[in-house]
Amino acid sequence: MSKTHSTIVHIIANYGHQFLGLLKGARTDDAQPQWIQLVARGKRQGYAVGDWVKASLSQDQTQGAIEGIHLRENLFYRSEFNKQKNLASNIDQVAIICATEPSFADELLGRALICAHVAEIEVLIVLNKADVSELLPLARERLRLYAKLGYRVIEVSANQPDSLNSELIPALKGKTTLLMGQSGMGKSSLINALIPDANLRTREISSVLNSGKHTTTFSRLFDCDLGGQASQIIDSPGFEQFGMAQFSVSQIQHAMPEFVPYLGTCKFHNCTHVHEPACAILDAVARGEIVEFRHEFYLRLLQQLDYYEHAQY
Ligand SMILES: Nc1nc2c(ncn2[C@@H]2O[C@H](COP(=O)(O)OP(=O)(O)O)[C@@H](O)[C@H]2O)c(=O)[nH]1
Ligand SMILES: [Mg+2]
Ligand SMILES: [Zn+2]
Repeated sequence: MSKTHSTIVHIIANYGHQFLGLLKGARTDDAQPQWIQLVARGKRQGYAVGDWVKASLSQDQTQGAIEGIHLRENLFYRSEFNKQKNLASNIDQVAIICATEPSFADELLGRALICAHVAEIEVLIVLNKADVSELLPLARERLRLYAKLGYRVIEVSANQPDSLNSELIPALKGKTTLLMGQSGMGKSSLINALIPDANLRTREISSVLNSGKHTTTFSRLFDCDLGGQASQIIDSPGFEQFGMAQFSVSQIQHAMPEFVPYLGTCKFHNCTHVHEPACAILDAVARGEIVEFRHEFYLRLLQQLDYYEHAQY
């Protein structure tokens, strides 16, 4: 048997079980990137955009088979039951895009924040469409809670490129950032404002990856220059649900910043903060120190974990 040797490849797009990669040193904003079409060898493995993988390549280095992970420092994913949805790996931060309209969902925002905390990935909240002035006060008011909890909130308008310069671009420059958000929040508009050739690249990637089906429902990484520094933005499909079957109750509790000061101070050491007497969290809710809807959010997460545990699948 002929001996193939492994090459290190950076995964920059993923559609189903197909991947697109680039060799080290190549960038998606090169004039003519040398795309490598990749498939995962053997039993399906959960590779993600951002992974550095070992792959055996064809002679001309246009095709290859992924053999395993070379470098994955972190992985951001959501999961429903036993289905894991990888969003990106090797990222510095997650930017969650919200908007004045359509209204964003606290449920999804809250879940994404927990997910980032558990994965130990920095997170920032971007409020887009700040130009919609009649709805701005309400969106600001809703996000003030998250700012109080310690999250960074940045206001922008994708259709006013100057608005990106003061805070967003400085926050993104030199970093690898996963952009995520519900559809309609203006994620594509922001990416187009930040990355001049994004549309062109998306079409190109989609035709190589997907043999001509011009869907944009796949994750992909864009190299770009932001604030004069090489940066990377990863676009992910809009989501309308955010499963967290992978988490433990304790992980969720520790990922809620307003819970943390009270953890360990309840009467019962195994307190679930649902109905127990002398529960420090329930007392804090009663005193208004923890916002009630965040506690209700926590209760829904527990119910869902319980459901995952007892469901037959
Ligand atoms: N007023 C306003 N509209 C915006 C802004 N950004 C995006 N939009 C509009 O919002 C709609 C959804 O934007 P799109 O980028 O497709 O959202 P995506 O689904 O998150 O990718 C489009 O009609 C955009 O023109 C903004 O900053 N201000
Ligand atoms: Mg879009
Ligand atoms: Zn308690």
